[in-house]
Amino acid sequence: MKIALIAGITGQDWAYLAELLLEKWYRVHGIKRRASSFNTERIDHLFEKQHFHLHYGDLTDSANLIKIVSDIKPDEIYNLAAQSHVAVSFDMPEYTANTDGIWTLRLLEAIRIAGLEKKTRFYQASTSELFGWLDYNRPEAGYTEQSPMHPRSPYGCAKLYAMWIVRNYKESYGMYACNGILFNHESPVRGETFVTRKITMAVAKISLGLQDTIQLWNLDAKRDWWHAKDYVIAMWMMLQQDAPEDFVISTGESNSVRDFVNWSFEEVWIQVEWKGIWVDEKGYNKENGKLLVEVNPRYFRPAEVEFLLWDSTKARKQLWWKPNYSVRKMCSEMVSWDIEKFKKQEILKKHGYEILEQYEI
Ligand code: NAP
Ligand code: F7E
Repeated sequence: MKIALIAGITGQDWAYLAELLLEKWYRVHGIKRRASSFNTERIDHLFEKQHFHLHYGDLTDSANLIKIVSDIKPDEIYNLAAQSHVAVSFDMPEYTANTDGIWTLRLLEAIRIAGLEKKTRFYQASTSELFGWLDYNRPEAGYTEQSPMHPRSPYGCAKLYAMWIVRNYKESYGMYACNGILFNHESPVRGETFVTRKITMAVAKISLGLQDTIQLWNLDAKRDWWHAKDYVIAMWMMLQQDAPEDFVISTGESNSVRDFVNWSFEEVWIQVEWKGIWVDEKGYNKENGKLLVEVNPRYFRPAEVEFLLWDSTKARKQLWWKPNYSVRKMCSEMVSWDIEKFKKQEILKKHGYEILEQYEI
């Protein structure tokens, strides 16, 4: 039985990766940070599984990490843990560098200190945010593993360091270590402050009469959104190769925030009519003229990644990876999930339970 260690166990990707590995008969260990309230909602259904183990840890704590790695002696480590919100990284740049950059070094060092550099295979959750800068001369061109990198946020800069330290440890110590350079992947358990989930939650609430409008900002930003379920398969595949290599994982389909808003409202039979431009743009219910969407400059980022398109030919040829979902199907799944969630919450409220509102960024 193979042993896997996953850092970032309470996050979106982990929820899907853990299920995949348990299905493949791995013993799965996860690192979770201590919180003052329950933070395991996404993995609660895995607790009774026989081969599933949790350890307390924090991305800033080397000693604890070295102990966990030395005790478990994992065959595979998936580094999914990070302060993963791009906008927040502008507010907390130093913390983001520490958790997203230096933490990766801590993990690699823990493997070396435990003497596992020839045994443990290492996956780094790298990101499309490394590229960041639109090539206006070739807007149609997809980025590949060889494209020049130009991160546009403290998050992207920290992840760039992480990517290079992984490459350096591979070259210096002959470790099986690789980077999965992944584009945006979403799901019904996506963090609630990322734009897709923020939209599907608001649409669900609006359709249930619990909210009137949603406030966003850059409606023109374009992303290659896909379902996390398809992407975690690529993570596992990358650690099953003869030699470690970095791979871009994307679908090559790009849609705007405005498109995602339209699709989400269509799921609840509402058509959005857009009027105005840029910060004055607003979305109205076509049927009754009610305001649904407005732009709030509060959410502006000091620098923005407007548009990214990727070319994952290498992954498709070498890993035989291909996406199975569709972005519309994913959007539909997310809206349905959120409608069910809020319906349940309303029932709980009626019975006297308090539900805390989430802070949205
Ligand atoms: P996520 O939902 O934000 O999960 C991040 C995980 O890291 C959570 O379990 C979080 O714990 C944990 N974490 C953060 N700070 C920590 C700390 N100081 N100590 C211990 N744990 C800490 O992210 P995701 O969407 O699953 O993404 C997984 C990885 O892929 C991340 O590294 C992200 O940067 C990268 N990535 C994501 C995407 C995407 O579109 N999803 C695309 C490219 C790359 P809490 O639950 O306690 O906060
Ligand atoms: O923003 C725009 C925003 O925060 C997407 C992370 O998983 O993917 C994610 O980073 C776009 C941006 O994701 C709002 O400005 C408009 O252009 O959902 P997001 P992200 O920044 O692309 C990459 C690959 C990662 O690696 C990251 O970890 O949508 N946008 N209005 C908004 N974004 C948010 N959050 N909130 C808004 O109201």
